[in-house]
Amino acid sequence: MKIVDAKVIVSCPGRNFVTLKLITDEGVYGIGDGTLNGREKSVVSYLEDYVIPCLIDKDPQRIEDIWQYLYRGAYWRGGPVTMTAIAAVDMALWDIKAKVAGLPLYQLLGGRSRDGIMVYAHATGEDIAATLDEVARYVALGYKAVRVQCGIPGIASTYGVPKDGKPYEPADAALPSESVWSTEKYLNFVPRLFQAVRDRFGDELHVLHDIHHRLTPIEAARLGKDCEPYHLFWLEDAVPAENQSSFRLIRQHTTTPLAVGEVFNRIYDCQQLIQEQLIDYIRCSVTHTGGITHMRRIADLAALNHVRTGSHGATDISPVGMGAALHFDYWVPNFGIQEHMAHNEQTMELFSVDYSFKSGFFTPGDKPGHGVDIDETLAAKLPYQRACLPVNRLEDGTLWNW
Ligand code: CS2
Ligand code: MG
Repeated sequence: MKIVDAKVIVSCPGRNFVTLKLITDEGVYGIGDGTLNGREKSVVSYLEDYVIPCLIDKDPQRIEDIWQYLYRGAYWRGGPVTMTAIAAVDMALWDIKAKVAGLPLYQLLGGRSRDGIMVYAHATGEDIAATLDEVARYVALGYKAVRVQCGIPGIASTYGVPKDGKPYEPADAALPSESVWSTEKYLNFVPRLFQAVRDRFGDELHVLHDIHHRLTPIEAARLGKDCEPYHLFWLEDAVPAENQSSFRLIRQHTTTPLAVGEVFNRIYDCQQLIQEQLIDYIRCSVTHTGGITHMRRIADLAALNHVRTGSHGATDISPVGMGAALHFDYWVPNFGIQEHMAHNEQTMELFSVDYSFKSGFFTPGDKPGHGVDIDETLAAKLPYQRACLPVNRLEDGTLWNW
C-alpha cells in the first residue's frame, strides 16, 4: 500500500479549519485535523511545502516510522506548527489503518476502557446571574461537568465571555484585538462566583475554571486556597507553564486540582510537571501534540504519576480532531474528562461525524476509522478568513498573557 496523493483543505464555516486528506493507491483515504488557531496558514505551508512531498510513495501502514521521520528527521524539532502538522498526518494514518482493518480506531488502541466519555461544556455570562442560568441550561441537557467563566466587574471584557449574544470565538479580528486585565479584580471576584454556583447547584456537579495563564504562582496559590470550599474539578492554566517548576509553589499551598497543557506540543513540555506530580490533569490534544502516536506516550507517562487526561476541545479542534480525541479517550486508561465546545451548524454540515452525545457522555461511534469526513465541495465554497487571537494588557498598558 502506498500514499499517492494528499490534499490540504482550508475552510471557514464561521472559523478556520485545516484538514489533511491522505489518499492511497488502494482508494482508502484518511483524514486529519491540522488546525492551529490564528496560525492556520503556517501549518498549511509546512504540510504542503515540506511534509507531503516526503509522504508520496510511503507505506501508510508504517505509522510509527513516518512519525519518527517527520519528528526526528526535521532537525528543527517540535513547536506548535511542526507538531500540529505531524498530528494531522498521524490522525490520517490511524484513520487509514483502522479503515483497512475494518475497525473503529479505538479497537486498534486496545479497545474501550469505559462505557462513555465524560465531557464538560462551557457556561459563560456577563454577570453571576446570567452565568448561573447558562450552567442550568447545560445541567438540563444532561452535562455532569461544566466550566464556569464570568464577566469580572470593572473589567470591560473577560476571556471566555461572549459579547452581544454571539457564540464565543476568541480569534475575532483580522489583527489581534486588545483586552484589559486586572488580577486584583479577578481574584476578589472568582470565589464569590463559585460560592453562588454551589449554592444553586449543590455539591455533585463537576465545576471547572480556566485562568488562561494570567496569574503568578503565589496568586494562583491564593485562588486555589480560596476555592477549596467549592471543591472544583480543576483550575486550568493557572500560570504560563514554560517554567514547569512554577507549579511547585501552587502545589505546596492548595489541594485544588490543577490542569494545564492546551498549548503544549510535546512530552518535554510536561515532563517535569508529570514526573514531580505537580498537576492532576494533562490537557494536551491529539491535534496540537503530534497526534495519537505522541499522545499515547504522554498518557503513559502521566499514568505512572497519577495524572489523568483532560484534552483540550475548544472549537478550534475541528470535528476531525474531536473524533480522533474521542477514540483516544475511549481507550486511555487514565482518562479524566474531555472538553467539548459545540461547533456551529455550518461546521457540522461540512464535517460528517460518527460520535454522539447522551446524558453528559460521548461515544466515538463504530464506523471503521475515526468516523469523521469532510465535504470537499462545500469546503471549496467557504474560503479562509484571516482571524487572530487577542492580546491582553494590564490596566497601566503593560502587555500581559492573554
Ligand atoms: C481554551 C481555549 O478551551 C480552552 O480551555 O483555553 O478557549 C483557547 O483560548 C483557544 O483554544 C485558543 O485557540
Ligand atoms: Mg483553556
